[in-house]
Amino acid sequence: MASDLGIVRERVASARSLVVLTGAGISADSGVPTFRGSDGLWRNFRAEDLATPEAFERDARLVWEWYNWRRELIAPKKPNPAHTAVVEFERRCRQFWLITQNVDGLHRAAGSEQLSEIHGNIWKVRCTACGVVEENYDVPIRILPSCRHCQALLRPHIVWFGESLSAGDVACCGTALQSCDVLLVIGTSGVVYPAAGFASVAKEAGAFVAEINPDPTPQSGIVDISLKGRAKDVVPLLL
Ligand code: BJW
Ligand code: ZN
Repeated sequence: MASDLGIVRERVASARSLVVLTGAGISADSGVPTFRGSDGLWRNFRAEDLATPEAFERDARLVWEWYNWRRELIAPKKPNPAHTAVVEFERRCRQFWLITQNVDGLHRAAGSEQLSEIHGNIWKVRCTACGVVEENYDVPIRILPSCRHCQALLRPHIVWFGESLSAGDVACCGTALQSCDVLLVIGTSGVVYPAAGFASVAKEAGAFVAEINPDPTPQSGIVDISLKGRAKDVVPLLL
């Protein structure tokens, strides 16, 4: 009898349309802390307390200090074999889309091109007044950075709790999920919406859905197969 790993590998190999959804777990193997792991705290603040528009309005300096700490932590990190395997899926499958919740930029650094960074990117800033979005790789970034066009306060170009995802990303991900025949869900706790609902969307549209995670998630009950293990060990075996 074929192993679960063998079944998922077969499905991936024969997929006409493949979608991969990733979360912090895929970057954990590059040394980036996850959000809800024991190492996900900064000065006793939880991500949920800092990643909100209210927190930024209340204390922009504190929120920027958190992002500075994260920028310093992420800057030296490199993609790992799981990121590289995802690039290879994109090369091999004619219709491919990567949906990542990660803001660390490691998928792009690995070479992924067909992707939606649905929660934004830590290496981009957005003007709170004129809305211009620009890349910014300063480490550290000047605390309370200002827009070079209108001098207003810049914020991280990241989707915080209570904020909507970009309409373009929502449409693009919806189309990919509705039309894929295989969805791989890698390294996400599956508690943050709308991404937490993506496995159900693909499943209801008839896709084969597999998750790769060392721990069970709220979606484990609805996926076809759960492969238990670390992304860097399991994902390359699916090629
Ligand atoms: C490994 C591994 C290894 C470890 N290999 N795996 C009630 C119901 C439905 C929705 C809501 C609700 N109440 C509020 C909402 C809305 C809210 C939400 O979902 N809240 C929930 C917490 C309940 N969602 C939103 O606000 C979103 N917007 C929205 O819905 O707009 C419409 C709306 C507005 C208002 C009200 C209602 C609707 C926006 C969400 C934006 C999230 N942004 C963040 C923060 C960004 C900050 C930053 O990065 O700078 O994005 S939250 C944080 O969580 C981050 C992540 O992308 C996201 C997901 O986390 P992820 O990736 O899953 O990480 P972890 O740490 O949770 O899990 C890691 C996993 O890896 C674990 O499973 C490990 O086991 C595994 N793992 N090692 C493989 N080696
Ligand atoms: Zn501006």
